[in-house]
Amino acid sequence: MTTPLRPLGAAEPAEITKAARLAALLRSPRLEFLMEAHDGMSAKIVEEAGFKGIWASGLSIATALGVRDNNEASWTQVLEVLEFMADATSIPILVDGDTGWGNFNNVRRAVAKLCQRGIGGICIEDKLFPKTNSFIGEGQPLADIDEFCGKIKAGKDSQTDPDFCLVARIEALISGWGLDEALRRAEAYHAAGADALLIHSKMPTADEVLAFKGAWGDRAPVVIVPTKYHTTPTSVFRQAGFSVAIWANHNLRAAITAMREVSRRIQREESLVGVEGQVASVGEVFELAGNDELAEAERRYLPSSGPPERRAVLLAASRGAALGPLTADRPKCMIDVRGEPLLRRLIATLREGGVGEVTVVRGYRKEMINLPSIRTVDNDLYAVTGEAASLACAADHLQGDCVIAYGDILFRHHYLDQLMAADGDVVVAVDALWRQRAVSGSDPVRDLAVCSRPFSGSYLDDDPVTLVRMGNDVPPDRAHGEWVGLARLSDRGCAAVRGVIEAMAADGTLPKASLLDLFSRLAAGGETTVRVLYVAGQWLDVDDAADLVHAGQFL
Ligand code: SPV
Ligand code: MG
Repeated sequence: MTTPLRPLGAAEPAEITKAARLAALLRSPRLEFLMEAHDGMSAKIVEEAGFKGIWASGLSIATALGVRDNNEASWTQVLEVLEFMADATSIPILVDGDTGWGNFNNVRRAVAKLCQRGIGGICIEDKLFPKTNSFIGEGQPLADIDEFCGKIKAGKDSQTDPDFCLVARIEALISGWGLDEALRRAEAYHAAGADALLIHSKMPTADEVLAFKGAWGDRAPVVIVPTKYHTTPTSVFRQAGFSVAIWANHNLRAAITAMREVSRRIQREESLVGVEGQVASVGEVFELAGNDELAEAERRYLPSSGPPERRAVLLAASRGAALGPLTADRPKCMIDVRGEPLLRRLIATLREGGVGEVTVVRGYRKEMINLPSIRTVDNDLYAVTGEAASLACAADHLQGDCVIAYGDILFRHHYLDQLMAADGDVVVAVDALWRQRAVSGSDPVRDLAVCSRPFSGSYLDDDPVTLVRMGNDVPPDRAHGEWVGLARLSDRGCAAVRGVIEAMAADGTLPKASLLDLFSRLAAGGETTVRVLYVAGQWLDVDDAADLVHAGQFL
């Protein structure tokens, strides 16, 4: 069941090429979307956000390179950027090929190269080289129709991937030549072999493109770029039967705003204090870059040295139904908390604590758990089984020094250090201040633990505390704390937990058992002592909307 580690960007082991996937998007009976990206990083972010395809915008790539959208960057310089983008992602890219970077011959070379580089398709526009951005000036000259049809034919004849897509972009409306000219060109480009038409408009309403679509019908897919008519509801495009809407430049513009803000603030304040916490952490940068995959490869290919690595198994199979519509399309661990999924925040904390291999047990809407550089295993029976069964799916990963955690918790990073430093083969983190959580009402208190003695709070108290049992049925007056949903196992602890899983499987209790049952059984067994690390608040789990609000404040 283990999914092999896939560096973000490595092609999925599927026979369907990126070009075929782009073709499917263009031909889809539903409205599909392409999101702009302009380099490897933004391309990864587009994929991560759940888009099925990327628009490699000429405007954005040029601007990110610090030049104008006037073919100032050569086509091979663009190609180099595209190569990074394609390597970094597994979704198809439609390249903004401007006017084809020259005449038919340049289009031939470009299409052949794009096919070699695993790019899904090219969009070429019927203007003149060097191009001018469509939103600049009025009445830009258009290409001769026959000459442009020659480019389309040359491109289609040069593709080495049969599914490579050529989209012919019509600029007649942009240049003020009107609907009839746009339709005349559509007819010619379609006949020349274009796989789809892009009808561009700079009007503030969608009237022009809707009129075009109404007259053209469904004879070939029609793509739009609603940058200027952005107030038109997407349902209008859907109803009109457009094939693809391109969100053409918004990552570039977002980056400009964010970078300006942060640069100006640091310049003004001569300090980083004001921006730390507002920008992505260095850990996130490493995660986005796929550093974990390199660490994994080093483990595989380099002679081993240094301390054994820490692992984590995260249980993230449940939906979190109490969160209602927020979990309609994703498990609760993937809900955004201040712009980032909970699970990503948890993983960043684990990474900071020195955890290398992270295995996530997925279940409900498992495809949404698509973070880079994690291992995943699936509990496909998540709807009818409990946490112990989910953990059993990851039994092979319970090895060495291993953290077990619920996928929907957040805790302060130092808890992990304390857990790692604690003596014992199995150590569970128990919140001694649980009564305050109960009073604050932030969360219904469950997962209560009975321990060998209460938390003393004394600075000098180093005596070990052990777990007697945990459960939702522990009477509050007998409880010493609430389990945080976090535990650490040594290699022997892992073996002991695997032993309990096997025993539960043998006596039929595994499917319905919780982790509380599992740790209680381990504690009762007597062979392995379950140690308790008392902590004092500063953690939360997300079960309902109120927790989500708290999670936002916790960061
Ligand atoms: C681009 O993104 O570079 C485009 C779309 O060509 S537009 O800028 O709208 O012309
Ligand atoms: Mg462009």
